[in-house]
Amino acid sequence: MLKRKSSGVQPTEITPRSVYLNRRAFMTGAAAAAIAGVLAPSEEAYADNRLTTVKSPLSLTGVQPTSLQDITHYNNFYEFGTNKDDPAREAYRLKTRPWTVSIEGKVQKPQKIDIDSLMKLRPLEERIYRFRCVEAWSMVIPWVGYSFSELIKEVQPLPEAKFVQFISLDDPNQMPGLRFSPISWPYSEGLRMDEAMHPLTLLTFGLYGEPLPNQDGAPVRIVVPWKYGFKSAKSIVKIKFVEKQPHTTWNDQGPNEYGFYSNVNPNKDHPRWSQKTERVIGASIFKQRQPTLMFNGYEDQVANLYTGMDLKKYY
Ligand SMILES: Nc1nc2c(c(=O)[nH]1)N[C@H]1C(S)=C(S)[C@@H](COP(=O)(O)O)O[C@H]1N2
Ligand SMILES: [Mo]
Repeated sequence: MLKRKSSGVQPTEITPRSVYLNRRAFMTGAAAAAIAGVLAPSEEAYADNRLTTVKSPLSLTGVQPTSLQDITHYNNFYEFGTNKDDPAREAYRLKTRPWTVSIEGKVQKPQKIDIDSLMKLRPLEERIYRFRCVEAWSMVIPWVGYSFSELIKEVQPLPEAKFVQFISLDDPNQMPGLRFSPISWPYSEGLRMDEAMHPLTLLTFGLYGEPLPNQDGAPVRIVVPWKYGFKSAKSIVKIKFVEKQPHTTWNDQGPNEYGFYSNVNPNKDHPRWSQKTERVIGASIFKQRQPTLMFNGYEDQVANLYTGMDLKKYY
């Protein structure tokens, strides 16, 4: 990953709903859209858009979520550029309706599901999770979704399905970043079947009680809170059940830097930087770094998935 120096993220408070879309970024987007001949989303389109959610025992309590401003303006979404603020400026180009997710491979019920049906498959839960990027920064994000295992049960994988692959949209007409990046598109990620079945693995449709902002992976992404952020593919169009470990984008890019597992592990440094601590995005200047926890703090829930595995070898 192109790791850049901290670019002066200012301490922020939880952002009121009314300034969700930074007006300047919005105006830039609207102006750019006018030139490009496409419509930018109106601010009204984002209002009155609350999702009905239920509480979840899997949500963290007693933690302060990162501000909506930071969650939506400090992003990795290389399809829209490699700078942290590119997705907030460029992702209005993404058209999230109509949207179909194709479920393929070793399943009894392969199908193409419309995003709105997928969203209604199970009650949406609010789940506040820690989120740790491999670049040694972290956030706390109030996601909205349901356990991915619910979808797995619905489509009934065949016994030979051992892994799940997630594939993101790769449309150069909507995603300017596809043109100049060296990455092999589409973005591809994967999980072992037991990881995919773990209740913490969240099929994610929203955050802060509303549909996902485009820059965070609308209309649907996966979130795996005990793994580095790049495991969580955004704007998913294909979910494939496969026999063999699928290829993954960052592993293709640098196999000695990004493994298939990518469990958060403070004891296994990235070849170019330490993973022992993390920069807390939006924190006050006195609390900017904190120790990174094994499995990002989810050790009690997930360590049993890796019993007997050498996690320094299978990083
Ligand atoms: N399709 C796609 N998914 C992606 C990425 C990407 O570039 N493209 N970046 C990953 C990385 S490195 C991180 S840290 C998270 C960032 O999610 P966020 O911007 O919503 O915090 O998305 C992940 N999913
Ligand atoms: Mo990341």
